[in-house]
Amino acid sequence: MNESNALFIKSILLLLVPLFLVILLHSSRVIITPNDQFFELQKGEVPQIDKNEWILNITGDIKNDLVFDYENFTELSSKSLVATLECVEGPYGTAKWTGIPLIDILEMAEIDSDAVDVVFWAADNYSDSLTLQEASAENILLAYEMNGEPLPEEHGFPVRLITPDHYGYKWVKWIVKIEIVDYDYIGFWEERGWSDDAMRSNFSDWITHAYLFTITLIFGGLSYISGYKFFHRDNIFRKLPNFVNQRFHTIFSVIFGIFSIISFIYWGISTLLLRGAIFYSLHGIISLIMIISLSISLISGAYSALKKRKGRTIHKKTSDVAFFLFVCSLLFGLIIAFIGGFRLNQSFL
Ligand SMILES: Nc1nc2c(c(=O)[nH]1)N[C@H]1C(S)=C(S)[C@@H](COP(=O)(O)O)O[C@H]1N2
Ligand SMILES: [Mo]
Repeated sequence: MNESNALFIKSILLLLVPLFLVILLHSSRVIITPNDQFFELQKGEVPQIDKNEWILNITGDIKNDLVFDYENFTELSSKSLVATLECVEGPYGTAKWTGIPLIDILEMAEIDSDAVDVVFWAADNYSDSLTLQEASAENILLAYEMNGEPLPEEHGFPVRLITPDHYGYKWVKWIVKIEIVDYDYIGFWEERGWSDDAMRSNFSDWITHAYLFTITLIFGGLSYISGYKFFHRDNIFRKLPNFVNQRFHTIFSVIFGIFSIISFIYWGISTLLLRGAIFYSLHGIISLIMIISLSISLISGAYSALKKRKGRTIHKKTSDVAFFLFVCSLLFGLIIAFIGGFRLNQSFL
């Protein structure tokens, strides 16, 4: 293989690295996370609950009010399932959870016909709800074990909610009361702008965004190195094969522009809808500045192509800024994802 082709292939392999990292992160979701490495997140302090004093009350729009203590709750017939707990902000972990199917408790309680929501109240004054229909799904558990051990204190001892199709903020920890209500209850994070249905999937917002971004990098990189080939007389990119020409540069720059705008809009809309604010992450702010410089770069690039050299300096400078910011934003996103994904314990807020 000649030197210039080898250089081209090396550049492409380098540009593929972030995409492989995202695939690795994404597929690591099936791996069980040990309890001591599982991420930890709550609005305040971890409440200390004495097993012998803990009581679970089931009340509200039901025929039979129920009260359990730890012993008679854990004596009910239990079920285990493997489920991924994913926070909307990125961190996630997968565990085998054991507990009492919520549906069994609801059946014992005999729900009134006007019931709408099931509200879970926690010892730290946190609360959240599921609709009665969601709460009746087979895969919803009131878990008291995590990977075969009693639920650790920081993960909700003695009992937490497991709701695999919802984001982490629905997985209420330290449950002390379950109340059935006849209205649409607004939980802790929903009051602060997050969506009430909180549905997640294996391709939920964050991971889709990560794929979009890492694919965009490949186009951006091709656009950048092909541009670099013409601008600097003495750099290694001058050795790139002949087909890496002006036309190649234009095509990949336009695809880069389109993809980064799509992924920015995607992220903007999903955070806007979920939370009511685009600018909640540094990642988002960097992307916005990047989009602005990229737009200037594309316009000045087109202008310089039409008017010969005029506009070239602006094009070069804004491209440098845009590509640099793009890489920063991507690295920033990946660092957050790896911190969350590989579960360095964290406690926000
Ligand atoms: N009682 C209570 N439950 C809670 C929270 C909380 O602050 N208080 N935080 C929620 C959020 S936002 C997430 S992401 C998960 C995190 O669970 P973990 O600490 O077991 O990983 O718990 C959820 N359950
Ligand atoms: Mo969360």
